[in-house]
Amino acid sequence: MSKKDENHEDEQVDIAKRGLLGGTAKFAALAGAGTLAGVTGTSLLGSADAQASSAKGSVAPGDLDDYYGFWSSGQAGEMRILGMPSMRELMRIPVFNRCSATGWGATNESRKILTDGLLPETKKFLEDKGEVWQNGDLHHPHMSFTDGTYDGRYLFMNDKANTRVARVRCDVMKCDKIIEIPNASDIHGLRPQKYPRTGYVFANGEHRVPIPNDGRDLDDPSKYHAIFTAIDGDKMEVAWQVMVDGNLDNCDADYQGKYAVATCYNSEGGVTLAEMVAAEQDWAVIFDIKRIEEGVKKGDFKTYGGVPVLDGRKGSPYTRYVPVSNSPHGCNTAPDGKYIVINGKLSPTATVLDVRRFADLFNDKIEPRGVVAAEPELGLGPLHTAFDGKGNAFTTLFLDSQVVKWNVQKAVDAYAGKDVNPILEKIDVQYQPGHNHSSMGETKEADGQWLVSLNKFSKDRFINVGPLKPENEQLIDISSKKMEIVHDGPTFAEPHDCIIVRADIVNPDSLWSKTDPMWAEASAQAKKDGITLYQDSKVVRDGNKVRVYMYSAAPNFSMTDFKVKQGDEVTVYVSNNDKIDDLTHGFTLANYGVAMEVGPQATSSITFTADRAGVHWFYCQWFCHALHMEMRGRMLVEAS
Ligand code: CUK
Ligand code: CUA
Repeated sequence: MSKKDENHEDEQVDIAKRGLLGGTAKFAALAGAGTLAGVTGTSLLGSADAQASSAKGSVAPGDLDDYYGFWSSGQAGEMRILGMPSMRELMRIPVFNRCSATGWGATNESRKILTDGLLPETKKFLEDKGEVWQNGDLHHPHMSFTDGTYDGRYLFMNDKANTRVARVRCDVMKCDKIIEIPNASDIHGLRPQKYPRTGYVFANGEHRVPIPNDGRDLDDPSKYHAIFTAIDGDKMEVAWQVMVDGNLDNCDADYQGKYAVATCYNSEGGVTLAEMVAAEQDWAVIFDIKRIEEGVKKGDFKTYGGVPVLDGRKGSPYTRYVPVSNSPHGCNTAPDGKYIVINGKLSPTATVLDVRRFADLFNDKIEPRGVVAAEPELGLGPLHTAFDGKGNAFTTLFLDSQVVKWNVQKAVDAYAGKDVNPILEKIDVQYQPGHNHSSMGETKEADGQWLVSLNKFSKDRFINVGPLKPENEQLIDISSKKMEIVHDGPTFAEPHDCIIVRADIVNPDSLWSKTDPMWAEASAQAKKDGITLYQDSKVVRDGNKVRVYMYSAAPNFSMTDFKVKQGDEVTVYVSNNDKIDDLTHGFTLANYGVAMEVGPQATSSITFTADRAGVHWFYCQWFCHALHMEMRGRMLVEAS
């Protein structure tokens, strides 16, 4: 499945042709119709090219994909893995959600991850309700970087709903850390540092709140603040925070390891919609990472919630505010390392910042607008921009329901007064795109093969499933001069964002290691109880606490039954002894709401109160063997 050689076409644009066709809605509609015809095989153009290309993006049964897609799921709270370009959904990784298949939110291991990194007040808030779980709103999944490209170590992602940032280990594709960010409210934009490595994970606190947010200043929005956070991605701890003016929306890092940039809407500091969009201009904030680190060293901060908070409001040495049109949204660094594109949202323009001028800006040699290198007019509702690594940018136009391809250098030339049109092509997408993402597009290895458009509405695109419709993600072949939509995929709530990573970079294991830190507590408890996990099967009584250790080997649990007393607090530990690829067992305890996945060579544990007397079957809920149905046993609960 490689089409790398197909693209020998010169990217040089035929100006006359573009001038004739470019930019008008009429052309876009025509281009869209032609493109779609190519997909259905009834090409209006009738060209052999369009016919042949309908097979692009399809991966034959049994063939493997070239790329991993890591997808957000918005308010569903999980992360998803897709194969690309087939867009086959391969896996769901529970993070900010509950999952009955894997026991995420129910097992002791997942409950620890879900609660360990929360702020004390949140822990108490949940304990008072007897809960560990909070809903999630996962927007932005991004992989860790080394030297400007993905390194296959971790994925990081935000939860807008409860101000959290999570990490997924790429070796086992499970979430291993979740932290709640103090002082901020509602983490939105999130990007890892690209150079020299991650390093920091930058996280935008979107909404403005008083600091500390303990009941003071309720009616005085002038005292509310938004907080930019740098998280140490190795330790998953907050390194430092910067207080800014306005709201924070999206962010990105440079390729030099010196700056991060965030879009800000609501420079007005308003609390109603009318107030938030009143001003003609908002801004992009640039953060000088070195200066901030020096500021932390010098002690130029206040400590709130246990972390250093620097004052980065206007006039501070740590930040610069670059005025851009009303309510900018996406923030995307180009793979050449020179430019960062700020997407206009309410303005039909994108503002291109030249990273090479940032030093002069911080040294007050130029005015803030002096870093603007271009401001092309792209269409209505520009939200996010992706890159092909060949100098071209692809921006979603939410209101126009289009993706516009434009050339960054031509936009820079036009801004400098040259008579060139940077717009290369527009195609219709179905409908209202938010994020888009190109293969390896946020790395220096952007390869210009594929672009995904994540569309918020599918409307009439699929058979009707009721008032709540799926969204629609479309795959666009960007390897040749003309963009071409080659695939549609409906999807459940709500992939804001995704990344497309070359498959050779991601190398997950097929088996767990028996000593994985994920179940360190279970191992420690077993040791105290004189138990060797994966070997012993035993019931240990400790007052009214009962610990049941068993292992599994298809199609058996090592215990056929165990007996407890009504009211006992029971913990069941299951270690999976099977070493075979894909041989996952499970443990479901009937009528107790207890279920968990136990991966090959893994240990999982779950704790519950045995408050229902009687015979309760436990069974394996992951199909593992011809005798899978027989893989079960009994918990016998004596009435008290
Ligand atoms: S945001 Cu969703 S379309 Cu949360 Cu990245 Cu722009
Ligand atoms: Cu073990 Cu099914």
